[in-house]
Parts: sequence; structure tokens; C-alpha cells
Amino acid sequence: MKSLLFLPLVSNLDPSDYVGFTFFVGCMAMMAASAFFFLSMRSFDRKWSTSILVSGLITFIAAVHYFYMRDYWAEFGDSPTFFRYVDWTLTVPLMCVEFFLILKVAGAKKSLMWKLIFLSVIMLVTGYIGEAIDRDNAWLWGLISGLAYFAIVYEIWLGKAKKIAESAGGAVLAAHKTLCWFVLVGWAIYPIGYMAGTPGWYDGIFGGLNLDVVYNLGDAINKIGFGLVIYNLAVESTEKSQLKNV
Ligand SMILES: *C/C=C(C)/C=C/C=C(C)/C=C/C1=C(C)CCCC1(C)C
Repeated sequence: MKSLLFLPLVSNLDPSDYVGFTFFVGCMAMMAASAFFFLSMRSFDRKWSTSILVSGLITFIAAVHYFYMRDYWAEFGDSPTFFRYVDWTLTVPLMCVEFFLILKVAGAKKSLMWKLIFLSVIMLVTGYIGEAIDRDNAWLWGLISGLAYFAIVYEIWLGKAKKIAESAGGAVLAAHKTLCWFVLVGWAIYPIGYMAGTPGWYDGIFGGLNLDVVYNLGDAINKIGFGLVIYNLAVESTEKSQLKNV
């Protein structure tokens, strides 16, 4: 590998390198999704512009990190843990902002947003420590991270966020429910990648899986899918208000 040092990085990629393949597809998918969200921003009622803008920012920030992660993988053949967590630290709080933005029409308070952001930061910082700094205790950091994750799940499924969504009803409630499913099922993909990639009592359960492939799959589902739910909400709500005006 190192004898290829004079060639561009990507020439290190082997055609049979399926992990590298998912990094490439990730770059393109995140870029395409960003173009889609940005360009559709003005097609809806103005109250949805910020939500669609944030959807585009999430995939755009991810696209930039995917280019770095792709090159890191091509150069070192190793997990780009640092870039991965920088990306998540920016994009996951933005997803919490999305919950707030769609519930704002029903009177959600900023404190709800900050609570979700706070929990997501705990989830990610402890995950990073387990993956990059204190791998010997990866199970413990993963556990703390998992508790913060469950607190988020509780808040949106059963806590205040749910009550506000119910009072809003209609398309907002439907979108909130779908986003809740993303967090419960889509986000649960990440702990699987973590367990496959760190040492612990769970060694062997997911041992055959590649951590980066699992994370890349999770990102595609959650970042692009999440944005599409909001896009769909904007479409439905705009159509309804246009019907009213005819
Ligand atoms: C776009 C990126 C997203 C939605 C990333 C989400 C990441 C998580 C939900 C990570 C969760 C983790 C646990 C629940 C335990 C193990 C450590 C983590 C950080 C992988």
C-alpha cells in the first residue's frame, strides 16, 4: 500500500473494497440530497422554509465530512472516527432542532429543544470516549451513551414533545410520529455498529459486521430519510392551505 504513495489517495481503493464503496456512495447521496432540499426550499408555505433549510444543512454538512472520511479510509484503511464524530456532533443537534421547528407551530418551547440537544451531546461525547479514548471501557461509555439515547426516545415518544404533537394534530402529528420511528429504529443502527467495532462482553455478537458500513448505512437512512419526512410534511401542509384558498 505505502509504495503507492506517489499516486492520488483514491488510487489506493481496491475495487473489492466494499467499505470504501459505501463511503463513495455516501458522498454522492448526501450531495444529491442537499441539492434537492435547497432547491425545493421556496416551493412551500414560508413557515416550512427553515425546516427544509435545516434538512439541507444536515445532508450538506454530512456530504463535506463524507469526502474527508472517504479519503481517510482510502489513505489509512482505518475508521475515520474523528471526522465521524465531528459530523454527528453538528448534525444530530440539528435533528433535535428539526423536532422543535415542526412542533413550534403548536407552541413548543425552546427549553424542549435545548433538552434534546443536551442529551444528544452527552450521547455523542460518551460514545466518542468509548470509541477513541478509553476503548478498554467501551461497554461502560456505550452504556452511558445508550441511557442518554433512551432519554431522547422517552422525551419524544412519551414526554412533552408527544403532548405538543398531539395538540397540533393532523400532518404535524403524523410527521412527528414518523420522526419518532426514525429515532427508535433508525438510530438504533448506531449502537450495533459500535458494538461491532469496539471490544467488550458483546464481542462476537456483531463481530462479522463492519462498523463503518453500519454507520454509513445508518447515516443514509437517518439523514436523508429524516429530511424527506419534513419535505413531505411541507408538501401536505402547503397543498391543504392552497385548497382552502381556492
Ligand atoms: C446523522 C447521524 C446520526 C443520526 C447519528 C446518530 C448516532 C447515534 C444515535 C449514536 C448512538 C450511540 C449509542 C446509543 C451507544 C453507543 C455509542 C453511539 C454514539 C454509537
